[in-house]
Amino acid sequence: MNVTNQISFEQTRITDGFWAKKQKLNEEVTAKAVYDRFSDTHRFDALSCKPLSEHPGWEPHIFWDSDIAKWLEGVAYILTMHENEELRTLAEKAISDILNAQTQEGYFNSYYQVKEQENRFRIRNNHELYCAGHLMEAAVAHYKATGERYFLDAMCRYADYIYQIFVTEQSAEFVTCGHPEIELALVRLYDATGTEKYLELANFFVDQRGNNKKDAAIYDDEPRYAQDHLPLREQTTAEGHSVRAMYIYSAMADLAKKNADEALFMACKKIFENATQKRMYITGALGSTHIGEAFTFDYDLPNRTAYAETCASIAMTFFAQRMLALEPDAKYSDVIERDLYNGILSGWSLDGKSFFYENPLEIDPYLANRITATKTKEHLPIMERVEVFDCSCCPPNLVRFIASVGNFLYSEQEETLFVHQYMSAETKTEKGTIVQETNYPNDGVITITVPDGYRRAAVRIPGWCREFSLNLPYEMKNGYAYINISGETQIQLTLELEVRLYASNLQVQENAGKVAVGYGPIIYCIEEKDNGPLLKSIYLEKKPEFKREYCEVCGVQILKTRAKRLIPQDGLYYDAEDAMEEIPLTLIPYFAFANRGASEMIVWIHKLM
Ligand code: FUB
Ligand code: ZN
Repeated sequence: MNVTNQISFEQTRITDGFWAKKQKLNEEVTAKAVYDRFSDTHRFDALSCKPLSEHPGWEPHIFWDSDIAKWLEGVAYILTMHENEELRTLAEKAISDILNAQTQEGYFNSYYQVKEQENRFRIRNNHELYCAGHLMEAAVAHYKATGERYFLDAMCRYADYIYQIFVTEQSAEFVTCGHPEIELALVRLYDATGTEKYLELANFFVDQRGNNKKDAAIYDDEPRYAQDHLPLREQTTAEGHSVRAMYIYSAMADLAKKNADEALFMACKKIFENATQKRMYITGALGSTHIGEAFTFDYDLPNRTAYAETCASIAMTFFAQRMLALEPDAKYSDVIERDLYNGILSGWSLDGKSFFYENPLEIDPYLANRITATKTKEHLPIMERVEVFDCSCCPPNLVRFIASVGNFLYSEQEETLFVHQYMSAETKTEKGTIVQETNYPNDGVITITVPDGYRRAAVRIPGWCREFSLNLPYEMKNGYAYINISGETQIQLTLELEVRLYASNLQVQENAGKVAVGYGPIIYCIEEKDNGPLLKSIYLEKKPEFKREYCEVCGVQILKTRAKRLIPQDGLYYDAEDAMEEIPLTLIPYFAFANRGASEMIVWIHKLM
């Protein structure tokens, strides 16, 4: 292990460019849009835990509290940056409802308190500790944003109660929650309060998962679903429900650092390697099947039926970031960037109001409509984003993620500053202010002013970048260019952006003979809206030449080239001929697909060889 410490987003202001616009959209549109949809669906009403007789027509759901908690966390992050009276008032009302309904013992769960008092801590897959964990994260965020302790103290009482039930009395009917989350939340609660008991409880849950006789499999008799098939330290592959997996791996990485636990670190490394080298989509997305919303097996990455949940990509950045804190290696920050610009952003409409939960890499509306009409074949993801889902975990996850994206920029180790991501920002540290100026990802020119006090800077050279230049001498190590500095120093880094064509391992059979197109960190797709239907009949040229055009709505460049298309023939089968026509082809960023109505879309495109 070679640990570094993350510089928190709280110290950073994103000043300009792509991410400043995204944060503005998040604050001005998305946070309120999610609030409105959660209000319409009674998620906020549920917090006061009124008896069912007082609200005929709706009932609370087992994980509504987690939806609210993620929203509260996101609002706290927005408020950390600057005042927003409307969001603050809405958040305070929700917090006061939670505090008023919290029981004497410290328990709070709007489903159980109303629907199943007698079944508290009896049903492993009912998300009680998952909701509690999200509430703890929200409380930590609220405390840090406001300096006020009431929400934090309330959630500490809840954590104390959970400790009493799960550790002291061992009176719950399960040992670990079916949906991990509380583990990483307890580490954050420990960091915010210094209370050892919370760290002990996090360790307890991590040590016990897959390692006790009380916890039964909760889905299809398959212990992998909740990462229960082996003690976590012995696991080597990314398994089961992909969001659950990434949350527990994040907690493992946290605890590896806190406890200097090499065994846990080694397990995390193996799992990360397997997830990213054999089970991750080129967009950074995770989860190859809707059955259990899960990983399947190596190289199984179907495009049309990809589950690829937005939350899983978000959770992957949490895991990768924690791995980065254990060893500064660009393989972690590259994955964060891949998810940032692709698998996460695709979950969010360009107008900020609607969301994808599943993010497929291929859409065929004609096929999908026929499958739905005839009730044949497989489950297919929806083709257009919606404002709220019954299971609406992804929208508030995006709110908190975008508001705290500054977390990914820097970390430090004594006098070394690590620069992981590129966005215009000002960051206040004890050593002075770091200023980063760039138009990235629209160009690769990056200026970083490092204050006096740092003696070394390590800047990431992204995996997609084949050529770069630096204004100072450097040495490469694990994807970072290490530069010795003295006094305030301006680092000028130029990353050569170019269009790159990526192939897949041949074991990803459905991608054989096809390429995905990338420009900088962004993966592109083609849509019917620009290129007409039957996208699989399109072939990129042997050596395609691309022109770039800035797209105001996307905030990045779109690509244009000329390609070949098979000319359709009559009949089901016919003599194969070279019947192709030349066509203009427009590629848009994958994250921008389905913003103009349902449309055929593919990421993996045939190419003439
Ligand atoms: O179960 C709670 C959340 O809803 C999960 O994290 C998501 O995958 C979705 O199932
Ligand atoms: Zn989700």
